[in-house]
Amino acid sequence: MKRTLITVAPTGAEVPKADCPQLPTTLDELVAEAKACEAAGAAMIHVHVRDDRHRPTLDPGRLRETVSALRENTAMIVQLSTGGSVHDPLDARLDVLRAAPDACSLTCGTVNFGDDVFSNPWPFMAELYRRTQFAGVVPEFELFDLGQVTAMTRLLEEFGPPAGGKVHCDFVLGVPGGLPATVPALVAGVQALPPAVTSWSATGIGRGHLPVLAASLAMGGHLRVGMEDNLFFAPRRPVTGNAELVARAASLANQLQRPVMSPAEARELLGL
Ligand code: KMH
Ligand code: ZN
Repeated sequence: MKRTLITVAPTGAEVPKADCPQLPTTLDELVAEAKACEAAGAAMIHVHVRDDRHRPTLDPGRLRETVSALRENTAMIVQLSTGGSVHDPLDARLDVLRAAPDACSLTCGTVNFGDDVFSNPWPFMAELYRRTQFAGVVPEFELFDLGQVTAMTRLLEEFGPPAGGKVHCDFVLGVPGGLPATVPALVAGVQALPPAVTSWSATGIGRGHLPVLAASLAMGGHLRVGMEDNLFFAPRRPVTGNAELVARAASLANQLQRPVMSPAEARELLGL
């Protein structure tokens, strides 16, 4: 039976705390949320850190402190975001690796991001990828658009396999400017993947969350859920926290006979 990796993305960089008080933005809130999500079935956590005023930050000390706190309190794989916010400079995003996470995100191209631009020029991606190889940090290739599959393939061809030898990517569907959060978009993305890919997950932002989740399970993929991507559990019913999104994903995975992976199994999947 093929098991399911659930990654939780609890915070993100876009939602203001003032708009969503239940968003975990302090270290204590993040750790409490991480523990609840692990108990509900998450094996990896995708982390964006906030400052004392709840604004996104890539402060190196805060990143290190967050990695340690999550390691002390959970067994989950700690994946730091190198995407940060659309306003973060590229050099600060490269420096995220200095916090020595288990894993990191690595977005495979520039994409319009609502009214903003999420900038990932080739030289930045190549430098970040080489640094992950050097540091032994496992990248998760983030794919917001179809052309980004081509760029991921180029990274693998030019620089060889990631640390750990496995190739894991994640479709982030539904950003205004990228692929929509629909089943046909996910199918197109999966069909375009190169044979080097050993595992993939998907998340649908907003309304497309559940169709993408169900299709991903049906197609043998893994799942990302969390308040970075979804603030509503159902129409007009805001999420109370990340754990209920994880619990629902775990329940659907169980029903489809794709039971959730433990963190130890997820480490094996990702070559950690
Ligand atoms: N916050 C977005 C601009 C990642 O974490 O690597 C980028 C993002 C992707 O969330
Ligand atoms: Zn992110």
